[in-house]
Amino acid sequence: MDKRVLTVQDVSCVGQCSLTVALPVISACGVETAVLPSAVLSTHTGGFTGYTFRDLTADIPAIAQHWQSAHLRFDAVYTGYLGSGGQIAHVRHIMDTLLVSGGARIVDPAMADNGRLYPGFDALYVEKMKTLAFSADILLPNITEAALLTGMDCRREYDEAYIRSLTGALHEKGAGTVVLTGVSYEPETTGVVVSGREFFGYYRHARLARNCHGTGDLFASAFTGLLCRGYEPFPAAQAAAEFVLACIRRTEPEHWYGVRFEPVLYTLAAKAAGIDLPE
Ligand code: PXL
Repeated sequence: MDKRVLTVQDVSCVGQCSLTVALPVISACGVETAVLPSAVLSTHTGGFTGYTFRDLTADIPAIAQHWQSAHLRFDAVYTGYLGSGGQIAHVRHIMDTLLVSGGARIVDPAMADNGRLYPGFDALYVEKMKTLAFSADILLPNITEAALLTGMDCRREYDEAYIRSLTGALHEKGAGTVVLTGVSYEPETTGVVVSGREFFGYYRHARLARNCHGTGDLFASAFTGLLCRGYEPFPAAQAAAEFVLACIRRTEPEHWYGVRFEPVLYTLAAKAAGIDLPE
């Protein structure tokens, strides 16, 4: 059955992140993608200064009410960067009322990386995000976000015991499957952990010397698209990670503000459709 996903995140008009990534990527997977913009920014906040920011929280209740009265329902709701803490209760209400029975709550807590909160977020936002994150069927944090959500320390160097304690604490608080990104036990490699109630898997791949902005959004969007095409979480995470790696390889070093995913998108579309491309 064809699926319809609702994704809630900002429009960064320029910057190859959030909705400008989620919409093409999930659509390329063959999945209908409805959008709820959480905010409109002229650019993302990672490296640009002087960006505009319009919070769209006030528009959300009427939009949700219209969908309710038009009997629109979603097979999955996937959230990313949200405009304000006040929006989180609205998003939870949308999940409670507009998901089909058994529909998936997919939450990327998109609020921090490299040990730091993104500009504009504070401890109160983290508290509110906990309510959404701990109700997720699938939670896609990086290590910084997982540490903030669990109150554990955010380590730069760690072993598998630390990673298992992070994912274990997230499960204990209510999160379903945890897809933890940026897990690196040695300098040359990095990868993604998928932890379910009875499953723990690690997909490791090369760590490229470059650090591109927006790879988390690209990964979560590809993962969501593949999941909606029937992939199980671990193969979806593996294929999404391979896709992001190919996109980073395709991105010129001077293209600092985002990942050049567009020329590589056809490979993800083929994967989602079960088509083997020639090497
Ligand atoms: O990539 C996450 C993200 C999304 N949206 C905005 C951001 C960021 C990260 O910095 O600034 C506006």
